[in-house]
Amino acid sequence: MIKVKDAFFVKSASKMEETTPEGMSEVAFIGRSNVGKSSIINALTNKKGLAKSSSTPGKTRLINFFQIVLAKDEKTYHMQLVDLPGFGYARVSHSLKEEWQKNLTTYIQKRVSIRTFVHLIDSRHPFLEIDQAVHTYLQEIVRADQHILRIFTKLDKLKQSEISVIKKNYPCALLVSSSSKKGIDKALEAIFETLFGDQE
Ligand SMILES: Nc1nc2c(ncn2[C@@H]2O[C@H](COP(=O)(O)OP(=O)(O)OP(=O)(O)O)[C@@H](O)[C@H]2O)c(=O)[nH]1
Ligand SMILES: [Mg+2]
Repeated sequence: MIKVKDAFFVKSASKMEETTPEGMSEVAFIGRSNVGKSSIINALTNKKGLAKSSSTPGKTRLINFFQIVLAKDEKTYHMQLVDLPGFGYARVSHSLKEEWQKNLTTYIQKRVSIRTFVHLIDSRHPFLEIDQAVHTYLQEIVRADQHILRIFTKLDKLKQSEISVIKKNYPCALLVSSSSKKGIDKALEAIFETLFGDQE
């Protein structure tokens, strides 16, 4: 059983030069705008309002770093969760969008501390082209010391038959609901395993 002992905001960065120093193992949350990136960080840490979520897409506009202290079997572990701006958000100017995209891509590709990419997919739309493209992109850039986890969000919105379709097509997929907390413990365990599995 993993316990979250502490979770706090560290800083926001608009570009690579403003990020926290490299070192602590990092988990980057990637996905379309409104998929629930900020919400899952709050659910995983059990701290409402830690990451700012909103029903209006495009809420997260910076690279936000949160430090988490975990405890398992009387051992303590540290990690950073990174809330990123979503892609596919249209209501900003073209130049601003390009600027975001560039800073985001630089962070994703150059940041040494990233151990795990969590690719969040809205479980109501499990087969979008954009998500297939993101998955392919991550597979292309992933280093030997990194992992990719696919997590389907908003599970509470699904019928059992729709859940079965996802499980059939993505046998390794994790399904979560940040509102009901279903699947959250399992997701935390999966993230923990990718980061610290070899240190236990
Ligand atoms: N029903 C339900 N709603 C959710 C869930 N997770 C997030 N939401 C809602 O979806 C909306 C978007 O959530 P956010 O966490 O802000 O999404 P985001 O991916 O951070 O969005 P951006 O910052 O715009 O990229 C909010 O209204 C949340 O309350 C969930 O598991 N179930
Ligand atoms: Mg957000």
